[in-house]
Amino acid sequence: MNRSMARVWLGLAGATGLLWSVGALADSHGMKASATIVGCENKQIEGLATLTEQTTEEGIKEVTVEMRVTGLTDGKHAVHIHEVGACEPCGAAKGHHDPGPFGESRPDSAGDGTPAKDINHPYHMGDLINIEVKEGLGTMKHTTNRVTLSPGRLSILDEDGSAFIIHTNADTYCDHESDLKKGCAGGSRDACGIIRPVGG
Ligand SMILES: [Cu+2]
Repeated sequence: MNRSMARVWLGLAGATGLLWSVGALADSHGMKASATIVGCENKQIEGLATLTEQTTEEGIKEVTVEMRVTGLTDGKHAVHIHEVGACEPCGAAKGHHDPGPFGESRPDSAGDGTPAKDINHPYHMGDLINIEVKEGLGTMKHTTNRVTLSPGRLSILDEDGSAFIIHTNADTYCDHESDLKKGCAGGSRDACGIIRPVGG
């Protein structure tokens, strides 16, 4: 390698290194949030949820939700991100986070029972998956690109915040015509957790 080739090589290595560190810096600034889960009536229910936002190679923001809860009954329970960061009472969290395009936050399919009119659940931006409880311990991990932590139309850290609600029953996802009825999204509310940003 002569001297000018060596200079080109060093230059390329330097530029690659710089790009790599910019990438790493972006990663380390992935926003995080958390929620302390508390029972609505039954104060034995408690847990923690963490939320981490990352950006995919295609530039899509997605949020990974991890949740551990004790004190729920064994089996599946619906979990959603509800539209207001309030848990007292659990009804204060209101409907499901759904900034649009329809902006229809009713938790259940409350239309006329036809899929065309039931544009709400399971198509809310805050709809997640069931948490499964075994021997008193519920765990759930799910990645969604329906919401963001960073500012924007899908952000759950908007002006009035957001909260997790864990329901008494499983979410049937209301995706069959026979399921389009009140309670198909999990029914009454067992636990709640206000989502708060972590760090800067
Ligand atoms: Cu819900």
